Formats: sequence, structure tokens, C-alpha cells
Amino acid sequence: MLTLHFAPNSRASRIYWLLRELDLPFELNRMDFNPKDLKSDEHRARHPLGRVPVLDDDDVRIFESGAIVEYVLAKYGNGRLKPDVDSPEFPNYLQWFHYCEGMVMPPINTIVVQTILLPPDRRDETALGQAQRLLGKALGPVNDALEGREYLAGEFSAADVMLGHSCIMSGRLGAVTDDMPHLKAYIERLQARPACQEAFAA
Ligand SMILES: N[C@@H](CCC(=O)N[C@@H](CS)C(=O)NCC(=O)O)C(=O)O
Repeated sequence: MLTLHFAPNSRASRIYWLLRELDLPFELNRMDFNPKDLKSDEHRARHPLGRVPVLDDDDVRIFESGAIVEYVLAKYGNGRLKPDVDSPEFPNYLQWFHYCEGMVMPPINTIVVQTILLPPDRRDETALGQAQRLLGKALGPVNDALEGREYLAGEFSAADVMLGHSCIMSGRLGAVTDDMPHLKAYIERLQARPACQEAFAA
């Protein structure tokens, strides 16, 4: 049995979304996004830093959203949501899958820290401005890659779950601007998917 350790407004939505796209049954351990739940001894026993997502698969436990996505696809995907290794879309898939945590999430993390998590007297306007500029730069190539395409690697794939989630978060942070029309349309396309809607509402 799969159990997803989850908090709303977090990367755990990626795993919820993926499991719903694959129509896999799972139990949800829904915690609040606060230290009381995430830094509890119980949750630190699951993740040493007290973070989400964490997935249990019977006696297997795994954290890191990208690793969880790969684990689920390898074990239960049956070839779904991932281009074949011989497909010309396979390198696109890998590239955008990893661009998410590698390039887009670092400035998002800083923006969230500098606008939401830190108390106002400890916020740093310079760090915030730098992260906002960096996020805009990181989203530009995603907008360009989506010109004339519905998804990042041919058919809808797990790269769209990973990076698509970050694009939706970027939109909520006001970083998806009018000069990114392909990215805007892509976000709308993703948000029309029932599995995406369920994940963000959970
Ligand atoms: N690279 C990790 C990041 C995990 C992570 O930082 N999760 C955030 C939510 S998006 C978290 O649990 N934050 C709680 C905290 O920092 O206390 C992944 O992709 O799973």
C-alpha cells in the first residue's frame, strides 16, 4: 500500500498529482504546513529534515519529490508518463524534469522565505529582488520551449508534473508575466487536468 506524507502548498502536490494521473490508490497522511507537524519526532523519523513529500510503499520509504516520481514510474508506471529512451523526446523529458529542482525551485525557495516565512523585520529586499530576477530568467527558456507545443516532452509526462508544478507556483508568486504567453497557456492547460485540480485542492 502506498502512503503519501503530504502538506498542502508544497512539493507533495506533485506526488498526489502523479498518483492521480496514474490512477494508483494511496493513503494520504495530510499534515499542516507548520513546524508542529513537519518537525515532530514522528515526521523527522520519516524525513531527517522534517520535509515533504515522503512516500511509503509497504516497507519502502523514500523522500525527494523527483526520486519519488522516478520510483513510482519505474514500479507502477508500465511505461506511462515518460517517453521511451529511444524517443527524441527523452532528452527533453530528462532536461525539464531536472530543470525544475535545479533552476526554478532555488529562486522560488528564496522568494517564499523572503515574503512569507521570515517575519517582516528579518526580510532582505536585495535577496528578494535578486531571486525574482533569477526566477524570471529561469522561466524564459520554459516559455520558449513551449512555443507550438502542448507539453514539455511530447505527450503529457512526469516532467510536466515536476516542472509544471513549479510553473504554477511561479504564477502564484506573480512571476509569470505577460511576455510569457506560451507559459501562461501551458499553466491553464495543466490546471484543466482533473488530477492537477485534485492535487492542489487536497
Ligand atoms: N528537494 C526536495 C525539497 C523538499 C522540501 O523542501 N519540501 C518543503 C515543502 S515544498 C518542506 O517540506 N518544507 C518544510 C520546511 O522547510 O520546514 C524535494 O523535491 O522533495
